[in-house]
Amino acid sequence: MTIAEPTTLAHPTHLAEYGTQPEYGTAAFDELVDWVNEIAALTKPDRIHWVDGSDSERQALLGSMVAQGTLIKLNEDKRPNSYLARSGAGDVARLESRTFIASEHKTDAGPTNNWADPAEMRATLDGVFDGSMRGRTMFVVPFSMGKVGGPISQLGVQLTDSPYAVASVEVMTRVGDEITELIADGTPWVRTVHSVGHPLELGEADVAWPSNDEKYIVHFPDTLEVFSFGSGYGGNAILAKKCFALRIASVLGRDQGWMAEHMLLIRVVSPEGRAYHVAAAFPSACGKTNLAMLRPSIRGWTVETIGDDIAWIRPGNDGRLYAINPEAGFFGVAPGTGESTNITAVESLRENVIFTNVALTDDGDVWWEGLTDTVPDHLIDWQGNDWTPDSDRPAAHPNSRFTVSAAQAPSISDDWEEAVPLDVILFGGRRATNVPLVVESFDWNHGAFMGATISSERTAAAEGTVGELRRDPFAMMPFCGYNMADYFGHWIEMGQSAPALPAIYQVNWFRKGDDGRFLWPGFAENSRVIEWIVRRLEGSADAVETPIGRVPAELNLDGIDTTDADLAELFAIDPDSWLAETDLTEEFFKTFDGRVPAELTDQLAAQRDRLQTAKRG
Ligand code: OXD
Ligand code: MN
Repeated sequence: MTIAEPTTLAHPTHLAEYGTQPEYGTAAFDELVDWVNEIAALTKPDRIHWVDGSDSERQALLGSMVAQGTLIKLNEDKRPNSYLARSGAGDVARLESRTFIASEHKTDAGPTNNWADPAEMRATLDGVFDGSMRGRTMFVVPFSMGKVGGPISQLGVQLTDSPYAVASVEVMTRVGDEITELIADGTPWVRTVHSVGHPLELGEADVAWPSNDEKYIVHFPDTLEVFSFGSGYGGNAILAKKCFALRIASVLGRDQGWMAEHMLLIRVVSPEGRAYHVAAAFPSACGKTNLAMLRPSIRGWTVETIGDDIAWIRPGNDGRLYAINPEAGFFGVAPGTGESTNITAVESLRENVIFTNVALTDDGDVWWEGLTDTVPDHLIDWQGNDWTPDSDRPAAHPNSRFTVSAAQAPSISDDWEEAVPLDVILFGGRRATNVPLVVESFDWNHGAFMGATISSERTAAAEGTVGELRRDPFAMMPFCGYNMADYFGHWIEMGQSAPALPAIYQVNWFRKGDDGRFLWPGFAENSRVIEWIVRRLEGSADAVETPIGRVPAELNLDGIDTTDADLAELFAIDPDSWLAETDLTEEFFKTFDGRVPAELTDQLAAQRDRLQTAKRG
């Protein structure tokens, strides 16, 4: 089967040397070609380009974006093979208000998602996608989440008219002909379609960052499809990431007995050389990349990076849960990533990086708030305007990002693409009050209760008021592809599927004192919390029972000056405030119309009893 001859290119580049359709001659491959043709018939691109994932093709793609003005090539001596993109003020973050779950039944999306009737949504999408790629190239990007052919891996194809999305997906996943080959052999794959929604009339000049004011990020969980329209940014455009690896994959996990989680993944090695694997869920822009690349301040401990954002978890034959990082790159938040806070990330970014919405230095390099302690005298800000330290706005957008291959991190594990047995799961959030530095759960169901009841202050990763407290169960609030209460139930069930379960802890690096100061230094010092957790697993550290879980009897504080008063505040558990949280949790659970599993409502009742006893006593 072949596709229709493309009409002439409106914007020819040497990229045109690549991109011919491969031939496999199998029914499974014909199905892929039929779908590509069907979407092309709807979106009407000038040309279809099959991405082969080769280096030469990538260089041509990047070159075409420089010629187009989408990318600025950075100083080759300072930042080899690296680029800066500026997205413009209207397209800077994930759009939760425009993200939809179009499941057949509304209850399957649940109260925490925007539901859309699938038939109505398809009609709407047919309208907006009609001719949306006119004047552009539609790229066919076959990708694998997880190593190609791996036992926990999944395949997908993204159709997109954004070369920036192609270049990003190439970093964030494994892209290339070997994936098309697996598809042609009959391996299942997920369909994802993306258009920036900015068609070009013949002769019309393109803009550096095409997008559309109208935006849709739509998931069809029953047919495993994603359609994203109008945005070129991050999770709205790199569909393998949040749309597939979390929203669609969470549905696959529910149906097939595994888990897709918003978790970083690390290997912690103790001074005795024992390795432990830790997965940690934190809401967006709460320091996941920092923890993933932690350089412990305590002697003898090392942390190796496996993933910084997503983990797929499956029960193994030995009764343990095994995890992979399905991604191949980091799409990290730049501000706050600095020489003093995450030197490993800074070292990972020396070359081969696509930066988006950071500031440009006068010598053609990049800068963002927190990168260095000294602030440059002059910059071009993320919107292309002159900037000096006196400017009353940030030089880099708070959600500016770097896109870089995971393999490039100095801390990456040698075997980072393999599945690892999980020893520990952490749940965290950004909480100025109430939540202690670390709390150990009593058991899996209590840990699931901790995960289900996490709230966090909003960050700039999505639209909304920064700082506002919101529920973010399992850090999955924006990423769960089905009813969150059923997802809670899936967690409870997973706890019954594997006899050797990881231990679950809640952490909070962000607690502040009455005077507004952070009570804990964070960053490298978080290794002290990990040390205590590992020693708990090994049975050599003590804990004190509280109504909300167990806290350290003692923490290794050698070499840091934390005052006793700060420590007391850091671990303070005020029964009244916690009882108030319990009431809010009850309200939250009620929004699910009785679907929250009894195991979690039992946990809530037990916690309330313990708090009331503590209050009386
Ligand atoms: C991310 C996010 O980009 O969570 O990882 O927003
Ligand atoms: Mn994330």
